Amino acid sequence: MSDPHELTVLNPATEEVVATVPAATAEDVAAAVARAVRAQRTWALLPPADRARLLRRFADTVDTHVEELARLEVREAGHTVGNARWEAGNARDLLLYAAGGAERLLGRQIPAPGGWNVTFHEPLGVVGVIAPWNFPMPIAAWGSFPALAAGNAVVLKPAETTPLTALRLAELALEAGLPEHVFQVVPGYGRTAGRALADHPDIAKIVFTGSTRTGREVMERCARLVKPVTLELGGKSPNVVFADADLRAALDPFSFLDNSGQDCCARTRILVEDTVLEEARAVLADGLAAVVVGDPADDKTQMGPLISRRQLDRVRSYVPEGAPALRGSAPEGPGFWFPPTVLTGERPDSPAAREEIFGPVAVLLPFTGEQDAIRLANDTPYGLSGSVWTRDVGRALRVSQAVRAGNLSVNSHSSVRYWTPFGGFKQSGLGRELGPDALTAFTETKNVFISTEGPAL
Ligand code: TXE
Repeated sequence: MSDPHELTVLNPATEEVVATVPAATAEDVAAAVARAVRAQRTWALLPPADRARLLRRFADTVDTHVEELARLEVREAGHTVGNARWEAGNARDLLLYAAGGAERLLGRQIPAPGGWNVTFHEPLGVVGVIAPWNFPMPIAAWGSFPALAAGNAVVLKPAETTPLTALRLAELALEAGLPEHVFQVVPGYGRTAGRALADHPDIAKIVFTGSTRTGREVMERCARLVKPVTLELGGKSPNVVFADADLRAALDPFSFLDNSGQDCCARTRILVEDTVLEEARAVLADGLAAVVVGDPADDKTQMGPLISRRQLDRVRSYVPEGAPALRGSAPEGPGFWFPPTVLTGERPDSPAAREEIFGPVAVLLPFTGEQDAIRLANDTPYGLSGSVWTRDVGRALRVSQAVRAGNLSVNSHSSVRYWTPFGGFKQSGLGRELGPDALTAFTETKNVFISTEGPAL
């Protein structure tokens, strides 16, 4: 079955058409890659300080368009406007951080008998970034900006439902003075444009964020060309709440409702020490009832719609009519609405407790003591994030060391900072994004031995 020639972007809050965008074919992707190959040669030769200066100018340009980008994200992805402003600001801040990284991408000098070794971090060439729809702007930025800073060109394929902010970012890059074709966006379908990027021999690396299933396919395709990948896949993160915790903070519903639960770091398995289970239910019920769900363009709204009808159907399939649950409220259609929900009658091995639902739905599960908490927290094929809530410092450290996940928080639900490494254990992915090593992930290390032996005197 061939894909349509266009992408139709719907406003998830109203189901109105926001825009139609031509869908890139495999030939379009190949042409973009060919342009990127040429542009990258010059970009890589720029002194790092010049590349940094251009990226800082790009950051300034994004800064003057934060409100516009945020409003676009609200319309194409249904994000609340407050979150969308944070997302545009995150793209700007990452540009500044990556610009500094370009100036600090240093090699080493390693002594050897009769000479010196000098190591260099050389750009890979052209990097392909395949982005999802849940955080279209930040995730496009995390894959693309450190790669650009390290001297690579980037071809970015946004998700089919959310191409608009990525296209606008590419326009702003040109406005800021980045050379043509160094940062290109090819909106298109996964099985045509996405596959074409993964299969292209001149794409030196793929950064993929999305489902574990598609990530596996992308990795298989890249393996044929021995092409490196960074994979940021799903999650089913635990929120481990001990009886001595501040329950109101620990059971903040936005630990799993942020972005309507379409967040790979969402703490969707709420593990509560059995001695405070009833109190926890009451706190959660209060929290869910207070969540303001509605028009994402309104500053007072805390939670918007899901991205699509497909996602809404998927979420509904995990919450059968009459399932024991605590529930908030949500508007009726049009729009892809689902109420904040905590399922209270699930077993740890039920699909709702094990699979990534990617909607405003969590499960509540009791545990008995520290070892049981750790066992339950690790009882998942995923390992992206998680929280541990306790006033006992020793226990906080023991549990955070024992939980197999890439990003944990103690007495906090914070997950992602552009200056710390981000990525998953187990089937949550491969490699790390962001943080101090973000640029080296887009380089090859070369060692050059320089003989100091001269002619015999
Ligand atoms: O993801 P896909 P979908 C999870 C979440 C969600 C589920 C399905 O559980 O419910 O995945 O979402 C491109 N070759 N996450 O179907 O298919 C696609 O065009 C190359 C978790 O939207 O993985 C898009 O750009 N590329 C998550 C991107 O891959 C392909 C974020 C992601 O789409 C392709 C999103 C192919 N064969 C979903 N097929 C997270 N980790 O945050 C699709 N794509």
